[in-house]
Amino acid sequence: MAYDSNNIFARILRGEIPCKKVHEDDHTLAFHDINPQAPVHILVIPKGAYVSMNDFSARASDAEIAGLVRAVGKVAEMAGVTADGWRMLSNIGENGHQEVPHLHIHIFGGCKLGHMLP
Ligand code: D5M
Repeated sequence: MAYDSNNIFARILRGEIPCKKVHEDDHTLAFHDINPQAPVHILVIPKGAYVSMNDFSARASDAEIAGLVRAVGKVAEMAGVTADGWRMLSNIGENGHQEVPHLHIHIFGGCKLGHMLP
C-alpha cells in the first residue's frame, strides 16, 4: 500500500492539526488518543512515512526501529503504567482494522485490561 501523505498523523507531524503531545524525539512523536479506550491511551508514531509494521520492519533503519521501541518504553514509563502492567498494540491493514494509514503503536494502561483474543 502506498503511503498517503495527507493521512491525519502525517498532518499532525507537519503541525497542521494539533495533538496532545506526550513526548517527541528525533524519530518519534507520542500523543494522547483522541478517543481513549483506557485511562491511559497514548499513540507512538515514527516520524518517517510508514503505513504500518509491514513496511516499517522492511524499510526503516536500525536507528528508526530502535528509536520507536525506546520511545514506546519511555512513554509507558512516563505514563506511570510499567509497574502495574500495560499493553502495546498495532493494527495492520484491513484484517487488522487499521484506520489511520501511518504506523502507530497504541499504549493502553491505567486499569485492569480485558483479555485480548481475536
Ligand atoms: O486506530 C486509530 C486511532 O487513532 C484511533 O484510536 C483514534 C486515533 N485518532 C484518530 N485521529 C486522531 C487525532 N487527530 N488525534 C489523536 N488520535 C487520533 P487504528 O484502528 O489503530 O488505526
